[in-house]
Amino acid sequence: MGVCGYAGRAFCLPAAPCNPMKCLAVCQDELVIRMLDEVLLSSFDVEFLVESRPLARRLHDAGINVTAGDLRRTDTYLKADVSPGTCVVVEDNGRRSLKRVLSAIRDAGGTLVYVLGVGTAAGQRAEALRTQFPDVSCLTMAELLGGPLLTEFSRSLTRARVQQYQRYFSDADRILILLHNDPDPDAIASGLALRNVLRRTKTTTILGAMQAVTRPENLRMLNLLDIQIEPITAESLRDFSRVAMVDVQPHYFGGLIDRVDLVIDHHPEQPGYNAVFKDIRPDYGSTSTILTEHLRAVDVNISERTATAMLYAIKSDTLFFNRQANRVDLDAFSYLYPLANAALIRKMEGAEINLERLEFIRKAYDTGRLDHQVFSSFLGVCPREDFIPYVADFFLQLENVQWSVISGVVDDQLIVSVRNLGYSRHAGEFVRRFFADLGSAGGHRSMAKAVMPLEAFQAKFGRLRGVEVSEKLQELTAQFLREPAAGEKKKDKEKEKEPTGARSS
Ligand SMILES: [Mn+2]
Repeated sequence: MGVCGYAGRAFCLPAAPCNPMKCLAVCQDELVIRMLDEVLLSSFDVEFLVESRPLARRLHDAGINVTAGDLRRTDTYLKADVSPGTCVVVEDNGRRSLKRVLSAIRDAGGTLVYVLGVGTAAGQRAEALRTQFPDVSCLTMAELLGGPLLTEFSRSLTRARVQQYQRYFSDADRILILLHNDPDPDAIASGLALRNVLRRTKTTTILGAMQAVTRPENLRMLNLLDIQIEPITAESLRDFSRVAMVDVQPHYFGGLIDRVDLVIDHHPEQPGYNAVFKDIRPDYGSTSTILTEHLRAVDVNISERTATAMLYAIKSDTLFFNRQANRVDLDAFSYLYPLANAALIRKMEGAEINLERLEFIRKAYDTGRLDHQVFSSFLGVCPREDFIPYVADFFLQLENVQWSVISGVVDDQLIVSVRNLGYSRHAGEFVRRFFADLGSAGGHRSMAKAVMPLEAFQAKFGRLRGVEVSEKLQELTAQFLREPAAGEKKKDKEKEKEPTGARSS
């Protein structure tokens, strides 16, 4: 500890401060003492105080810094040099007069006091203490151990599951990992990760999709990470001896595929198909989160490329933890973060802004209208769908915009993208209300999408064209916002699900 004073070798690492904080642990059980000693010794100057002299002698012989004394007397703590800066941990196993111990510590000047509840009913005892000792922090052994223990057990369950499908795929000639149409970062990253779990390369395990990637940021992801996605047709499906699906389930392909070998997805489970193995976790923010757990469970090395793809996927599927993310997504994120290349992710995200998108921003600016904090614009015929949600996201950033409702026509389909700030009414409800009878409509509270034949829209609302379309949508939004929000939960972020058709809304 004196090292810091010596000239020439005077350096201190932040992890090992020169003057470690003093910790006095007031305990009765040998197991607890030995455990705390091991845990605290690396960062605290730790001393134990016990009541029993034989116990103190035994621990002392084992090299533990321990003294014996009457735990209910203030001068015991004065002798132990307790100060307001001393961290005092008091074991509560339900047997001793805890309140007298705490009073004695308080009288000796101890302020940083923690009660460590051991054994049954520790939680209730902590509750009872709170009124008399509001400054004392209570921890229970169950709380401290529970998290890591359950994580460990669920990892074993995952390991068993993963090993089963690894074996099942091991003798396959050619494997297809099928992604949804116009694959998004989560689909791409999950495909890459699954190929790693299967310990395969791109020659025997193909990432494929029925419709290719179109969004510029996703194309840049494929480029920067050198990922190939093969076009798949109904016929070419037969060339594969095993088929797996990630971030999507068979129903999505409309009857084309009714049997798969493996499905890994975070969308709500759909009926009507057979899968030899499946891992569907609708409470997860991304499929990449599930695959992070698979990779960790079987100790597969995660390359920088895979980690980068997965980190980007979690970030984009959860809108950087803005929707439908939970503890496991954060865990996966922090696990992948040191393995990934953050500069590459910035570069992929940079692809969002380009000249052709700016053209559509300008078009929306020129023809759109802001009324009662609702911005609406009709972009006319668009070469690709992604311009529409992009413009919707863009205008939501403006100070006075609470809702943005952007429409456009792609291949004779009218597409409506809706965004709001998330605390008013439900965007998914809005599109379902007016458009579910015309095509597909659905989404989350803050983002939703409807797709319908332009003809169907015109048959329902009149032969509107140009700016009349956006005015109609503005009127429908205003009508919807005037209604009371019957049955809509104020904050249902944690349980929002993406219905069919609302993907990449
Ligand atoms: Mn996803």
